[in-house]
This record gives sequence, structure tokens and C-alpha cells, in this order.
Amino acid sequence: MVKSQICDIVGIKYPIFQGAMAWISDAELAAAVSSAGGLGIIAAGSAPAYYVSEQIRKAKTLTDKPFGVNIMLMSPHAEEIAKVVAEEKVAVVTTGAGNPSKYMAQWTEAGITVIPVVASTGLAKMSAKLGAAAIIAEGCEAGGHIGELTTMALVPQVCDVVDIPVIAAGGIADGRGMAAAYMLGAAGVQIGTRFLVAKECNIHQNYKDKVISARDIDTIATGKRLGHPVRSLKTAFSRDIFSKEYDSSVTNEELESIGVGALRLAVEEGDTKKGCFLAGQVAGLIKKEQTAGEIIEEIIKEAEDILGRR
Ligand code: TUI
Repeated sequence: MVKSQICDIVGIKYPIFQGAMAWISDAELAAAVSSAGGLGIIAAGSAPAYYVSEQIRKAKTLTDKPFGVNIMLMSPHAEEIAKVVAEEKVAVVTTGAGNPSKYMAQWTEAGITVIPVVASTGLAKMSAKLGAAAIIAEGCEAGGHIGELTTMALVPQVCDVVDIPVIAAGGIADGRGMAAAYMLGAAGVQIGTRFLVAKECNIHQNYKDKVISARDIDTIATGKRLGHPVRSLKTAFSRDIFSKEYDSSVTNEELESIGVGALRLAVEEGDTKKGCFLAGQVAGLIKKEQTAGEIIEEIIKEAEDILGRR
């Protein structure tokens, strides 16, 4: 059985979280995942607080199941969004791209289940001490902003330093990945890239097509020189940034400015030249569009078949 203590903590049927994806995971995708028994998560990304309020209210009309909101801590609006989630009494808050310590008391006092995304054991320990209900340990196979360690190396090390459930993220797209995560000590998984091709995912068709046609070696991590590596599909845009990172005549300011607006161009316009298509290394495993419910049921069945054979 893949059911674990995280299902009771969060109030979900299956221990599958939908990874928050900036500009992508809106109320519709989150509600579809939650209605299908997983935990849908609205991504605040770098959007203003009013957008996040709107999405929370919309999700409440679309599902009666619990859902979460992810706060990207590098966002200039993080402080304001931290208040919004408390006011709206969102069931679950996940955080990413930073240290959530200064918000922990505010959220736990509001009765929110707080589950930080970490890329190291240090932040996992600190978050557990401050009242996190669980930890999402995300390896660098993931799409978007990433840390140094792989999921295989990170998850068991995080499991060894906290006594709350650990959710594995990064490099998981099917039941084999889920079963492997359980072998490492995880009590659930977070999956982003596979939900890009969910029928309820409102991204440009070009984005879905690029994920479906991606091969194993078609993602690249750029931004290392700036200290915040980001994994995306190889495109003219990402290859250009990658080469500029090794060009000493290009300043850091110039590098920073190249990325501005590129996520929106990928998601809304499907711009295959100037867009930045965030995706994890598992894109090569993804072959077709399915509903969120079909994706979840398939992964659970595969994982249970494998784990039942132990
Ligand atoms: O947050 C993510 N993935 C993201 S956020 C995002 S939006 C964005 N847009 C432009 C530039 C950068 C981001 C796209 N993808 N994943 C969770 C994650 N968190 N991965 C790694 C971390 C992390 C890194 C350092 C968490 C904490 C951390 O702590 C630093 C500290 O201060 O201790």
C-alpha cells in the first residue's frame, strides 16, 4: 500500500502532490488534482498577492477537497502572499527557493499545515524544529529552480535527520519512480513535469508538445553563474543563456535581463524561440496527454504493483 501518514496529515486519498509550477499551476489544475485524490497546489510564483487570492477563491469553488498554495520565497510579493494564505485559511502551504523560517509561526498559528521544499538537510532540520508538518526533499532532476543534490542522494539523508514525513520530488513521473522513492524512505511524492500534460493544465499546446517529444537529454540547467540554477527544456533561448554564462564579456546584469518574461512567453504564447520551458529530466518519460485523474490512478497502480512484489 502506498497510503501513508501524509494522507491523514493533509486529508488526501493518495500521497501524490502536484508540484507547484510558476505561471502554470492555477486553480483549475490544482482543483483537478485535489478532486482526483492528490494534493493540488497553486503556484504563487512571482505573481502579485491579488492573483493568489483570486486563485484560492476559485479553487474553493472547483473542489471541496484540500489544496495547497506554494510561495516562491524569492518573489517580491512573498511577504504579502504569506498574509493572504493565513487570511484565506488555506489547508497547506509549501514554500520554495528559500528559507521559510520567518513565516513559520504566522502560518502554524493560523492552523496551516506547512510543508517546505528543501534541497539540503540543513533547511530540513530547521523547518522541522519550527513546526513543519512534513518536508518535500527536491533533487536537481526537477524542473525550475534547483539545488545541488540528486533525489537519490538527498531523500535518504533528509529522512535520517527529521522525524516527520518526507515527500520525494525531482525525477519522478511514474509508479517506478514512486516505488523507488518509498525505498529511500519517502512517504509520498511530488510530481510536476507529468502534470504539464494534464488535460486540465492551461498551458500553450506548444509547451505540451515539447514535453511529449522531449528525449532524455533534452533538459539543461542554466543560471549557475548567477547562483540560482534553473532546469528547462533545451531551446534556442536556453542554449543562448548557457553559452553566455561561459562568456566573460557578458555581465551578470545582462544575464539576469535575458530571462525576464521568458516563462510567460513559453506558457501563454508557446514561443519556442524566446520562451523558457521549465521541465524536469523525466520529460523523456512522458508520452501523452491524460486527465489529472488518469495520471494519478496510473501512477498509484504501477507503484502498488511494484511494491506488492517486494
Ligand atoms: O522553487 C522551486 N522551483 C522553482 S521556483 C520557480 S520561479 C523562479 N523564477 C525565476 C527564477 C527562479 C525561480 C521555478 N522553479 N523548487 C523548490 C526548491 N527550493 N528547489 C530548491 C529550493 C531551495 C533552495 C535553497 C530551497 C531552499 C533554499 O534555501 C536557501 C537558504 O536560504 O537556506
